[in-house]
Amino acid sequence: MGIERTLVLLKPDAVARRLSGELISRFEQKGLTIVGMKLLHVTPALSKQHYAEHVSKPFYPQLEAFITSGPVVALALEGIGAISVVRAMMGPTNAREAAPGTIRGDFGTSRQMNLVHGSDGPDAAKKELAVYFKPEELLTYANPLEGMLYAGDEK
Ligand code: IDP
Ligand code: MG
Repeated sequence: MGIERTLVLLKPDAVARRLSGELISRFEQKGLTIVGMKLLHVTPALSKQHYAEHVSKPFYPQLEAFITSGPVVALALEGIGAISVVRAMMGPTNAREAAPGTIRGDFGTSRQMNLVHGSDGPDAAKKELAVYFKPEELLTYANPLEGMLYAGDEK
């Protein structure tokens, strides 16, 4: 699995509900490293790029209206298996079906306003990180606690 980077968005509902800090804390507490972070408005063009696989679906217009309705926080997170670790922390798409303990399970009751986006695989992560961050906005830095996060044979 190795060290991975993944894109997380705190969606407009999370920012509007003042949950950004709470959700960033969860990722920090899990042991993931923030290597990129910004607040931005998703434009309709960016939405179509980001959600290309959903553009032709009936729910797309309301998804675009939602994701462009207010600022989002974009995070680039790093860690061993970061992509699947984040997806597990998020819970399934429909927050009503998400187990307590997951972000969607703890904070949401909607299928659409489900607080977070996380890349669903290595190809998506690479593509999405490039969409939201310029190369120089993604940092590489040593974590002085690294030895307390992973054993040497886990990477
Ligand atoms: P995911 O975010 O769990 O990967 P996807 O199926 O990729 O879920 O859908 C992307 C986003 O589109 C969801 O997070 C949710 O906000 C929205 N969405 C998904 N399915 C529906 C739907 O049936 N109705 C309305 N919005 C939906
Ligand atoms: Mg998805």
